[in-house]
Amino acid sequence: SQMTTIKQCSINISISNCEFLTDVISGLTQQQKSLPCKYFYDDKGAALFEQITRLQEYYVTRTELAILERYSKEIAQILPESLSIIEPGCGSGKKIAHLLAHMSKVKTFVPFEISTEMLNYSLAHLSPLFPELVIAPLLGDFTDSAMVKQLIKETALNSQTNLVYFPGSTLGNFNTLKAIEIMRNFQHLCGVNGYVLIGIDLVKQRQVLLDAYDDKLGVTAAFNKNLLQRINDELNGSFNLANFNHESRYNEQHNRIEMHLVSLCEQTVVINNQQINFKQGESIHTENSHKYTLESFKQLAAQANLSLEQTWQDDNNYFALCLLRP
Ligand code: AVI
Repeated sequence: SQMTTIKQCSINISISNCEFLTDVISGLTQQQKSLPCKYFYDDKGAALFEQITRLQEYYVTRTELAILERYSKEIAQILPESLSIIEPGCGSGKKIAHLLAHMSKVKTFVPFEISTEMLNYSLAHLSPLFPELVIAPLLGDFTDSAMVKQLIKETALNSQTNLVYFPGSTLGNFNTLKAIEIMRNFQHLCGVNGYVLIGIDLVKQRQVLLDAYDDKLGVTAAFNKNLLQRINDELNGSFNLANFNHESRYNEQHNRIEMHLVSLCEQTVVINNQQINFKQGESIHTENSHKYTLESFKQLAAQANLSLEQTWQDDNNYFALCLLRP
């Protein structure tokens, strides 16, 4: 059938240490020091993030799961029966299970991941749950537009109706321009008659947001500081983790939580023979997590030629699942 024509495409992108080093040095030699948040997720960081998703203060994951549990059936009824689902950055593939449970007619699921380990895990986890489902993994980086274009050309994705599923508010970790670029990729991936389902974290009381990114147990602090440990381990860095403090800040202008690592003293750190100086109180900006209103998200999506069709929220209006169409 048409569904089975999706070709397994393995484009191998491994983040080399050289790229990591270049990104680290370039980030730490800016006026406002910064590090790309994608480097949080080494094995240790991924495990710490899993712990974050179970924290009392981190409402994000359980709220989205509750919305999915409540509305999956309704969402499934809106979607056409003959559909393939693509999940960029699917990770362990846990969230899609809810949706799939109500969509018996879905023939193909395409987990799209940069990590081979996670792809294998999602395959192993999903195939016993859905024995009828064809799982066609794609190895690659969905943030790389050139690669996505190539994928669309090489596979049958463009000739069919797809649902691009992007939960978790991962979109919020990209700046506005990149978020638009990513959604444009999704618009191409889903096809002219397709759908895009995105989970977004909504603007809410400041303290709720600040606490979600600075929990009492210190798991988020450990997650943030693990980036410095990774630089020590992989790039021969000399960070003393005790000399930095984790901070979550709310940036009102951009409606985003920022994570910072603040230097507790004047100090010099050496990374691969390069010296980086810190003043006391100077910070490294390590992550943005943008929060949206339904209106601001609608406008953002419009810039990617996607129109907002329907949304599902929790009772507190903390989080929204948004269905979009080209
Ligand atoms: C993966 N991402 C959606 C998380 C977030 O909420 O922005 C990453 C995270 N950072 C600190 N806590 C969780």
